[in-house]
Parts: sequence; structure tokens; C-alpha cells
Amino acid sequence: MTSPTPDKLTVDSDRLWQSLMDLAEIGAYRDERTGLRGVNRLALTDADAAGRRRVGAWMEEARLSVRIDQMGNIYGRREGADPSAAPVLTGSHIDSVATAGAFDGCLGVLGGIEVVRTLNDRGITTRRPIEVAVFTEEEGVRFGTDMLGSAVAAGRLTLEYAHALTDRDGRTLGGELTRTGFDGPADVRLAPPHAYVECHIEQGPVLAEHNVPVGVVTGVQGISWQEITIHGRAAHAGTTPTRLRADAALAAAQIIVQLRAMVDSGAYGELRATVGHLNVHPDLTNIVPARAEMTVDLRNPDDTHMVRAEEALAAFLRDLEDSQPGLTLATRRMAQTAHVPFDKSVQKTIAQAADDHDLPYIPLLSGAGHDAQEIAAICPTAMIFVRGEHDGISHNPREYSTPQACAHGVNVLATTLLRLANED
Ligand code: HGY
Ligand code: MN
Ligand code: MN
Repeated sequence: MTSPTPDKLTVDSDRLWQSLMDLAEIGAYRDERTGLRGVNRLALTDADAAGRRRVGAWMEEARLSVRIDQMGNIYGRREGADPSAAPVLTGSHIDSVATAGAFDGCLGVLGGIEVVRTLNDRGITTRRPIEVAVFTEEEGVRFGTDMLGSAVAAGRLTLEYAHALTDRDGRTLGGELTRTGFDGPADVRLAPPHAYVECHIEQGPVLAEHNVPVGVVTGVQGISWQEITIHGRAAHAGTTPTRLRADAALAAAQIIVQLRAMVDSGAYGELRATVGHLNVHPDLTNIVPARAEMTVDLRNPDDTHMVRAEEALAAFLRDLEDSQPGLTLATRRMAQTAHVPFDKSVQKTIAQAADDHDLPYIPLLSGAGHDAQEIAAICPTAMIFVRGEHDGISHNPREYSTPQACAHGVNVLATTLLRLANED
């Protein structure tokens, strides 16, 4: 008599934590200023490739059949009783920003593998297959477009566009896939899964402020990335009168101040604006900068406010050109995604799982972008947030969540995946 399939799953939290700490050793560095250990695994660097090989080995140990697609996305598949049924997909990314912690993305990938390990330990067969995904270049900080692998898998961006993207040294993503051996044969377009659930550290202070361990994510706010190149005129810092200058650095500073004024005005809703990348040329003390390059990252939960903010910025750039004769500005679109609402029914399944694990939760919108916002275009999708410490700092070596908090989130993930994988 086969034992009835349980309806709730609890994972091995020590094994999950060990995987997180082991993966964090790959691409680890010591932050000189703070002495903290951070992680630097930019997409398709040798460190990322080493991390991918380690995760691939863990997938195989968990008896997943592993395939790699033309974008280097990795999928580990656990068969179900009905192999023809659309799989339940989970996962995230293991590429990181250059100053990362151990959790961003990795918790979703290693949490998915831990769920599989637990199903194996318990001898549970689900009706539907379960797949664990590792998406390529989620961060977008090397090749300039975020959620890249998942956006191509879901059909929003083309493989040709993605392969042709270059990093600051001119290396193409396609070339780096080949160099690292992750230019896989599997077709990049993902057949629509039954559902997708991603577990991710919150990367913000909201769960801690509400003193709850779990977040049921209702969607992701809009994202707009653009690069602005400002051309002025190099000139001697001592001999050139101000009236004769076309100062690219001054223009860059005016843009930064204007962005903050737009945010503070409240006229664009809950707009957030960040100039994360800025450099000037020739970058020497006694030369008026001839050129400035900067990136502008805008976030807004409301698409109408986002469009108005982008239009206001464009108008400001036009006026700025007129303000200093000899100044010209060029912009390049890097990424743009609208607010993405998540599926209500998957959110309900997550909430029910949290209840069944006696875990308080709140619904919240994601401030950060995630692969889930791309996969939401092809199947019912939602996310589970895990509480972070230190005000939820992320994209920083201080990013931290506790073994208990990670176990809470992955237990909710496990029970959610189990129930979805047994749905008709
Ligand atoms: O930028 C983001 O929101 C995400 O971390 N890629
Ligand atoms: Mn992430
Ligand atoms: Mn991130």
C-alpha cells in the first residue's frame, strides 16, 4: 500500500544553508573597507561558470536531468507520474552584482534543489514534473540588460539581441557563452510551465518592519534603464574662462540633481531614481571634462507615472543641451519593463502554504526586478520573499538572512510546489 502523498513538506534547513554557504565561496572576495566577505560572480565570468558547474553537479546528485539552452539557462528536471504534463517551474539566478552577498538569486535556485532533495528523501512522486531553473544574466550589470536569460526564454527579447550585447571590454554575451561552455543546444524558448514560483530574499526592509518572516509577492514595479553620454569640450582648467566652457561633468551633475528634484516633487508617484554608473573623460584634475557617461535607473509601481518621468527627463536633457553651447547629449535604452502583476491563484497557494506552516505573512510588491516578472508572461507566476537583516540591505556584502528565515521561505516553497505539482 503506497503511503498517501503528504500535502506539506519541510526541508532539511542545514543542508540548504550549507549549499548557500558553499556557493558563496565561489567568486568570494574580501571587501577592503569593511573586511566583509562578498561575492562577485558577474554573468558568464569564470566565477559564474564555476558556480554554474557546482549547481549543475548538485542537480545531478539530486537525480535531476539537466539541460542547457542557447542562452546558457540551465534547467534541472525531476520527472512526474505524468511526464507529458506541463512541469511546475521554480528557480532564479546565481549571477551576481560585483559586490553581492550570498542570497540574491541563489536562495531561489538552491531552495528549488533542496525541495527536490527532500522529495527524493521522502520517496514522493508528484503528478507533474518539477523543474529548477538557473537564468542567465539576471542582474544585467555586465551586459547591460537585466532579466536577460528569462526574457529570451519567455520571448520578450530575441536570442540575436542578447547574444550581441557586449560588456565594457567589448566581449559579446554569445562569445562568453561559448568561452565558458554554456552555449547549450536546448531551444531557448521555454514551453509554458504549469506555474512558476520563485523564492527570493526581499532585498528591502518591509518584512522586518512588519515583523513577519514571509512575503507573498503581488508583482514587480516598472523598471527603466538608460545610458546617457554627454559630449562637451576638453579645456584647460586654469586658462579657460567659464563662459567658454562646455563642461560634461557639470551637465552630469545637473542631471543627478534634477532626478532627485523629480523624486522629491511627488509629481511622479513613488518614483525612485539612481545614477549608479558615472565616469568622466579624460578624468584628470586640470582638464574640463570633454565627456561624461552615466546610467539612469528609474523604478515606479505606476506605469503612467513612469512614462511621465521618462518624458520629463528627456525634456530636461533637451533644455540642458541648449544651456551650454557645444554640449550634446545622446541616450541609449538599456532595459524597460512595465509593472508586472503576479497570478492571484498562485499567490493564494503560497499564502495557504504559509498558513499551514504557521508562518505569518504579508502581501507586498517587489521593489527589485526578478526573473519571475518575465516568466509571468507565459504561465501563472508568483514569488515568496524571505526576510533580510540589516534593513534588508542587498547588492552589498552585508546582505544577510538567517538559516531559520531561509528555511521558512523554502518550506513555503516546498509545500507550494508540491501542491501545484499535484494539480490537474
Ligand atoms: O536590478 C534589480 O532590480 C535586480 O536586482 N536585477
Ligand atoms: Mn535577484
Ligand atoms: Mn539583484
